[in-house]
Amino acid sequence: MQNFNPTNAEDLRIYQIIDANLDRAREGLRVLEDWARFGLGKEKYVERIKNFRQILGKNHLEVYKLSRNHIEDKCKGLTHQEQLKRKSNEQIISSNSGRVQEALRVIEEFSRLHNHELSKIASEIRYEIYTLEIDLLCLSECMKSEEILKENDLYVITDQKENLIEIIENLLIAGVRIIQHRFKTGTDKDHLEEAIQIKNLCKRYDSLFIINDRVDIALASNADGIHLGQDDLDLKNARKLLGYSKIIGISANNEIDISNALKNGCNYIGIGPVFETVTKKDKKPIGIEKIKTLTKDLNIPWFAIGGIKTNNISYLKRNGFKKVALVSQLMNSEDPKEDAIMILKELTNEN
Ligand code: TZP
Ligand code: MG
Repeated sequence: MQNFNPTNAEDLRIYQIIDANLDRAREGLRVLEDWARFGLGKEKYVERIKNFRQILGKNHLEVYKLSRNHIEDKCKGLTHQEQLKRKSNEQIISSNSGRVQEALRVIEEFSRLHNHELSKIASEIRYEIYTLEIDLLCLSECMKSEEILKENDLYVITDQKENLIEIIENLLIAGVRIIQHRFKTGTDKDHLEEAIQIKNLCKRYDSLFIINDRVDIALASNADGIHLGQDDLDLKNARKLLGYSKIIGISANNEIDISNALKNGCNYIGIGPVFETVTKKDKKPIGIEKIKTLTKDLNIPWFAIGGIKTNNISYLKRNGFKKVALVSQLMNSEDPKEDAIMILKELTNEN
């Protein structure tokens, strides 16, 4: 503290500005901290935010607090129309991050002359809040996708069809909430165009849209995630490119691949083929007993895949399989909507 006289009216006004903005910044941080704690369950972020709050708390000097008794704040209680309109959790994160950033900027400016240390602290934390905001928003987006994965037991993978868009819309109407776009032959341009069309459809039906194999197409179509096999781009590099807002699913059929996928933070696993399938003729079925062993301690969603049809779902269910991924059964169906409704019913049946 330098050159400041707490009996001087102008100095008091400055203290009052700092006092109000330290409160504002800490309140905003508390909102972010509670979202990280209760909304996202991310301990690392809780600790980081708590630390910022405590640093600001320690620097909230008595002289700043006392200044609030000297001059009346004529604008107390004013709210902005925008505050009354706030709705989603994402908007709450953004507006509170903004609140913290603004408050810190004010502290930074007004403390520079008399409390250089506080000014520096405010500036450093402000920069960290910019990335923290993005991280919290990404984690929230990812969490929404994870909830869809958790709550839905049917995962449909596309095949190349003339009337694919129509088929997909029927599946979405039936209640399918997870679609993977699998596009093995054709140009990148066609691939992306079709992906964007399906993405838009999925968005309308509040469904997850995942791209098979191609991180670039996933990014360009703003998909919710990617599905990677063992020969595709590895999970760590895919995460680097996609960030934390997207989900990453991995095909893993043995202990090592599963353990690596978990270690590197994949969001779900696909295991198969369970049975023989024409969609992947060259792949030997794993069988249900092996899959049971592989999945017994898995605590992220996993989908059995390969040769799954309406007539073997109840068998899988009796063996403890809850989630399935299908290609040909629904892509080659005469009535994809009806078939999907039947499968969804079968999957929700308690037996
Ligand atoms: N991965 C393992 S089996 C398989 C994939 C993509 C194909 C599943 O297709 P279908 O037609 O449901 O058997
Ligand atoms: Mg692949």
